[in-house]
Amino acid sequence: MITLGEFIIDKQQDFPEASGELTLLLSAIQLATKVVNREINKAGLADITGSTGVENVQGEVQQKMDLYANDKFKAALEARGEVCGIASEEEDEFISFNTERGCNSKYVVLMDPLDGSSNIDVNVSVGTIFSIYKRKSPIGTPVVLEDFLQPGIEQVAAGYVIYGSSTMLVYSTGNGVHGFTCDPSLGVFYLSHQNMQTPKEGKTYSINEGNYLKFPQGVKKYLKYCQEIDESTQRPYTSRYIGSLVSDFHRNLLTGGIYIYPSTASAPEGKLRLLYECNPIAFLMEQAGGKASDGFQRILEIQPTELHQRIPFFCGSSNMVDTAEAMMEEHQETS
Ligand code: P6P
Repeated sequence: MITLGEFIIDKQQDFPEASGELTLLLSAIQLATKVVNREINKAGLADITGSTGVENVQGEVQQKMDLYANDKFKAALEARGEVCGIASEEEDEFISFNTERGCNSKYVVLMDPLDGSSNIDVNVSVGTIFSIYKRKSPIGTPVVLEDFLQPGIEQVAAGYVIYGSSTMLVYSTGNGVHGFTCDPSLGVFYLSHQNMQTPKEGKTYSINEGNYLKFPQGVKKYLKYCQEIDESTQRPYTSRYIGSLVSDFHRNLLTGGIYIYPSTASAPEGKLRLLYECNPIAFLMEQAGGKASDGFQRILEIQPTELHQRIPFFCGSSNMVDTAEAMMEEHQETS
C-alpha cells in the first residue's frame, strides 16, 4: 500500500535534476483536495450548496462550492510557495504570488477548481482539474500572461480529482497515468491504479444529445455510426453522459469510450475551456494511450490566445477519435 506522497517521492528519482519543488507542489494539491473532499461529502448538511447568484467570467452562475474550492486550492498553492502564479476558471485574470518565494518559484498552475459543480446539489460526482507548467518569464519577477498561454504539449504535469463513490486523485508527470484512492477513515490517498492505459476501442459515447440539431454534420454522422446495428463492431454503442467532464472522462479512461463536446450553432467554439479543462485532460488521455482533438487538430498543439478560450473537444479511445475525426473531415464544408 503505497501512499501518494511516497509514490511522488519515489518517482522523483526518475528526474535526476528534480529539486523536489514539483513534489511539494503536488502535495499542496493533495492537501487542498482533502479539505474540499471533506466539505463536498457533507454538502447537503452545510450551507454550502446552491449558487452565489454571482456570474463568473464565463457568464456562468458561481456555485458556493466553486468559490470554496477555488479559495482552498489558491490558499494551499500560495502557502506552499512552489508556485509563482495561478489561473482559474473562477478568476477573471491570472493571479501572481508576488512574495519573494512566489516570484522565485518556477511553476504556474491552471485549474478548474470544481468542474460540474451544479451537480453537487443532486449528489452527482464532480471533479477538480489541474495543469502545471514551468514559467517562461524570468525567475524572480512576477508572472505574465505568456506564462499561462502555453500549448498543452508544454505541460510538466496534469491531473484531476474525482469526488465520486470514492475520491480519487489521478495525475501524470509525463511518465504514465497513476490513480490514488482516498481511504476516508485515514484521509490518506493510496496507489490503486498504476500506469492506467485506455483501450484503443470502446463501446461508450458521451455527448449532450439535446444539442443534436445544432451539431456539425460530422458529429451527426458519427452519432448515427455509433447507433447503427453492426455485431462485428459491437454496435450500437452505449450512450453515457453524466454532465460532469471528470466523471465521464474517468469512466471512459478505464473502460474505453469517447467524450465529445463539439461546436454548436449557438457556441461555435464549444463549451469547454482549453487551458484548464481540455489541455490537462488531453495530456492524461495521451499518456494513457488515447487521443484528444478539436475534431481536426491535436489539442496539445493548439497555441492558446486567451486565458478562458473555449475549444471543441473530442477525447477518448484512439480508434473512436480517429473515426469521429474522419467524419468531421468528410463533412467539414457542411459543419
Ligand atoms: P452541458 C460542466 O459544466 C461541464 O463543464 C463539464 O463538466 C460537462 O461535461 C459539461 O460542462 C456539461 O455541459 O451543456 O451538457 O450541460
